[in-house]
Amino acid sequence: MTDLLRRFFSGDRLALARVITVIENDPERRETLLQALHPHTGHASRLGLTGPPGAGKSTLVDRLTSLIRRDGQTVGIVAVDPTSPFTGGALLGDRLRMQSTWADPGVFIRSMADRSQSGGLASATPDVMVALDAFGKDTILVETVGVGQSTFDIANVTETTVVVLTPESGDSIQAMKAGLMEIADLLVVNKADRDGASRFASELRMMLDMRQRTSEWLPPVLKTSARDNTGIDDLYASILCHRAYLTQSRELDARRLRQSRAAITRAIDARIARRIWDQPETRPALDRLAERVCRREVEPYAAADEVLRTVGLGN
Ligand SMILES: Nc1nc2c(ncn2[C@@H]2O[C@H](COP(=O)(O)OP(=O)(O)OP(=O)(O)O)[C@@H](O)[C@H]2O)c(=O)[nH]1
Ligand SMILES: [Mg+2]
Repeated sequence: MTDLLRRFFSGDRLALARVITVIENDPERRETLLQALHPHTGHASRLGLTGPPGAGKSTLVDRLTSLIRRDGQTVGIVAVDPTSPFTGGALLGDRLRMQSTWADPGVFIRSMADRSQSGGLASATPDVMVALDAFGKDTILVETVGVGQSTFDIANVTETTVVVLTPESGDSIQAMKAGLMEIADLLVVNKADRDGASRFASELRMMLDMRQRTSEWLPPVLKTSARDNTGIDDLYASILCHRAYLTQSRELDARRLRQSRAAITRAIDARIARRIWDQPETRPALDRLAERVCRREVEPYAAADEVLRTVGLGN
């Protein structure tokens, strides 16, 4: 075992931070590390919070973390910030909003910018969660902004997904209603200190009732004020209740199997992408074809086929 891994498994937080950095930035060493970590995973409970920008996800994560810590559990947090990819603003912002837990040695927080082209989770997030799990964190909290397509990813890496909305979400919910309702195990109307929270919560309940149920679990709609620290106990109780439901109904096994499948799919996609982009011929072919697409001589899909043919993958 390398010295880094030895320190990692002895519980050294600096080694954990280093391992995560390698996972995020070093494709060559990433896989060796993940191979070593994988047998040590599968113990953590994984909880996701998703919702529109500014809904109060980070503040809620902070409040929930305090409760989880009170239960004697250790916590790992991954916050994906889509807004400030280059400035480090993510780190400073979340440090402010998660101030009550930042200094706690039982809590490890990683903020990361969303550098991925699509999808709400930065592409390294699932692998960063592997590191937190292998390190021995009891609970892993993932925060991600959910809009449109991106919301679908989070349910593939967590057991329980909490969708966080606010009384003002009323309009925007129309646009992303279907997707968010699909993945929500729990719905939260945060900022319930503002007007309209109860009405919005009732509307959400009605929408849930009208939806065709695919499982025994009816997602509860809860009201919280992360700012005033109200409703958080109920939220935590509901999260534990959902976890118990998953275990009893055997849905936990089904979800984990689905997630393992998703993990392989991600790995295949990454492999194929790398195989294509690592070839020296790829980028010159891309440049050449871009001009022809621009001149309307070639259509982009046909151009893609041609690029793939140059690296032996075309049909
Ligand atoms: N009035 C009120 N304000 C809140 C509440 N919860 C959070 N806020 C405020 O809302 C703003 C956004 O809170 P965050 O916790 O950063 O929200 P977020 O969803 O993590 O935001 P992004 O990560 O940027 O999408 C902050 O100014 C919080 O202080 C609440 O319950 N009531
Ligand atoms: Mg946040």
